[in-house]
Amino acid sequence: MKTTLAFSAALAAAFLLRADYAPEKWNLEARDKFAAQRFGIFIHWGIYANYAQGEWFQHQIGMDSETYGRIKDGFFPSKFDAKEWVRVFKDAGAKYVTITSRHHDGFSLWPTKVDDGFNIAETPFKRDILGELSKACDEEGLQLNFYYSQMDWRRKDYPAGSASKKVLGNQKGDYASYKKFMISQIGELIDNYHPGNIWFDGEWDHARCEKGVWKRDLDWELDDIYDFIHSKKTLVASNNHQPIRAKEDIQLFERDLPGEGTSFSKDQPLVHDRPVEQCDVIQKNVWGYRINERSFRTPEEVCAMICRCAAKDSNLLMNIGPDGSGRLPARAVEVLSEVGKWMRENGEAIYATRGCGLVKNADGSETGKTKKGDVVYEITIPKGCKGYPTVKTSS
Ligand code: JFZ
Repeated sequence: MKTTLAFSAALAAAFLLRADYAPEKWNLEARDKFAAQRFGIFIHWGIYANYAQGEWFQHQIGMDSETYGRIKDGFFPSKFDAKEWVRVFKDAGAKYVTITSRHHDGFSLWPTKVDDGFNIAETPFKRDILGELSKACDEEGLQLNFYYSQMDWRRKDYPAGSASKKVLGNQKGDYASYKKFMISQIGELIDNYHPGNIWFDGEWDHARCEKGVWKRDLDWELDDIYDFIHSKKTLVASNNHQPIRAKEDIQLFERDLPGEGTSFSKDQPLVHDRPVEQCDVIQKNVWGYRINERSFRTPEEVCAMICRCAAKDSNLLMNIGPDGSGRLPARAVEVLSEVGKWMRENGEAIYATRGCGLVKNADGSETGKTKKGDVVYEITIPKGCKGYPTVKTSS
């Protein structure tokens, strides 16, 4: 009897812990608003654009951050025009923009007060890039969100993990100090620019999945960080490639259709009790600007991706890497402009719909279904994306 009581108390405690968190009303509304947007533009931009070799360049060649960081003294993107960027994104039919506020190299795109000067204010450019983008987004009614890297290839207090040790060595770090720094920065981002969500990336530096079992070598104390973000009425997402946690508001899939498990998301079951977002690249192999990466997707392919995601009840976050002068790659602008034409004709089948599934047909085409109220949209994606998707309506 005694054992049974103790056992049920333990069970209840465990259950309470799990049931402990319930999203508030503002949060549920913000999730719905996010899901209805369906199509966003991802921007990977930082001083790495000047090396023109993608955002992993420092790591690829194993450069220490002191040497790597010198390029900040030449960062002067004279062609950067936030209004022009936002015009291009809006014209493409995007409803939101997610930009790298700080990537793995540790460089901040806003004049943060809480670092040691590795930020935009300490470049010759000086201008507050996130501030300008936030203002332009507000004016055009686009939602701005911030990618934020948890992994850091520069700070002395960051505990080196499986990926970062190539540039940090076996640095022990001081997580309490690093966590305080992250929270201060995120506080600045939210207070100054009011993002819809903080989009984390890099937790995987300290986690791996072996035969279905997750092994973690750092406790990120995520509850504290997530609670802080929620206290400021901002959503949390994480590109951690792990099963979603209670306090994460959006389930992310990297370069993989939600639930397919074909690439990065193989250990990440689709839960779908919250909004879902797939991020992907317009230049097939890289996120940040790489001068010789010419493998742009066609407009037909991007439209097909939007449709597949919508049919899977997911958003698509399509990435572009601006160059060191602040320009969006010309081909990306052309592709987006064509996507925008298709979205103006067919957006009704995409925005604010719920996905009802995607099937592959015997002839190699795909059929996706979405729904809004009583209206069902049947979307056909031609084999090999040889043409644009077509939409049929029924009710
Ligand atoms: C991550 C970043 O490293 C990348 O630069 C980009 O920002 C993308 C959106 O997110 O990509 C990853 C994340 C994890 C792995 C690989 C790429 N991984 O665990 O192998």
